[in-house]
Amino acid sequence: MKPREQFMDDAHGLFGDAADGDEKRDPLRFRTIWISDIHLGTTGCQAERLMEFLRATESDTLYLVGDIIDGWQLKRRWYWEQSHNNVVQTVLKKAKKGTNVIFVPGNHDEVIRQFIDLDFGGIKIRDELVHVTADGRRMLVLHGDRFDGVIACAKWLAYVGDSLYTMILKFNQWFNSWRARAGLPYWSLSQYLKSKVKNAVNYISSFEDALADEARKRGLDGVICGHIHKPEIRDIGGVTYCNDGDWVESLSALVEEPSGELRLVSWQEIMQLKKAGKTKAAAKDKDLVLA
Ligand SMILES: [Mn+2]
Repeated sequence: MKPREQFMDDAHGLFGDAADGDEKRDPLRFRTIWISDIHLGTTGCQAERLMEFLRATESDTLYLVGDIIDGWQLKRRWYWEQSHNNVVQTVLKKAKKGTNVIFVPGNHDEVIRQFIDLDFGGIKIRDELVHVTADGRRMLVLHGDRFDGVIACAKWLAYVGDSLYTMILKFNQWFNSWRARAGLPYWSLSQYLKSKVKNAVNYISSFEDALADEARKRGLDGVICGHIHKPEIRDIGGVTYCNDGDWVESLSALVEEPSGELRLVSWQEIMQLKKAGKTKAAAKDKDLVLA
């Protein structure tokens, strides 16, 4: 035993390595978790925060809804951090421990599309599928790039857009390190641009409408996708449109509660819930002692 070090560990925030043991004891449980657009292999990927999310949560089923590994970027320039390995290993470990892991490839990891319908290391690779929620709703799960007008029409244009996007992300990182030094909170430039530029808004809403239409055509209750890096959950003409967001900017996931309720969670919220859960558990113990 090293009591002093133990004390130091406890004193160091809740989410460092010291919290590992606690996280193993009581992770936040969901029926299902959907994450996508992780873009492992790019500098923009926030793998450390994703690791914190993966460690803090558990689910019966985990969907990886595409653009998990960014083959487009890796082809141009090899970039792979230890944290990117950790994400892969953590997901494999979850599969081994009994989580039903389903990988639906996207356009950035389209090389994996040749393995559709195969299983690797307990991970099922599927093109698209229907998820049935605990309350019986049938949801189409797919990445969504097929419904992206730009990508469907001209692949080279998508590549140009991708480079521009990478540049914007780089600027965003530089700008935010400057903001951090100035004591200002994190601010997402491309989120701001997406919300301000009218074309981007039109582009996003036409994508959302196209996916909702597809679910409606197939007689399903909704759709769950990724691709446009915009977390969303809303009704579009009687169909539930869900987008789980991304791990480059919005750091978000879609979760299903045991009741079947679907909701979006952010990395920040999960970290806060984890903290609150601990406090609640501690309070409960105290009540028991008092009783
Ligand atoms: Mn995509």
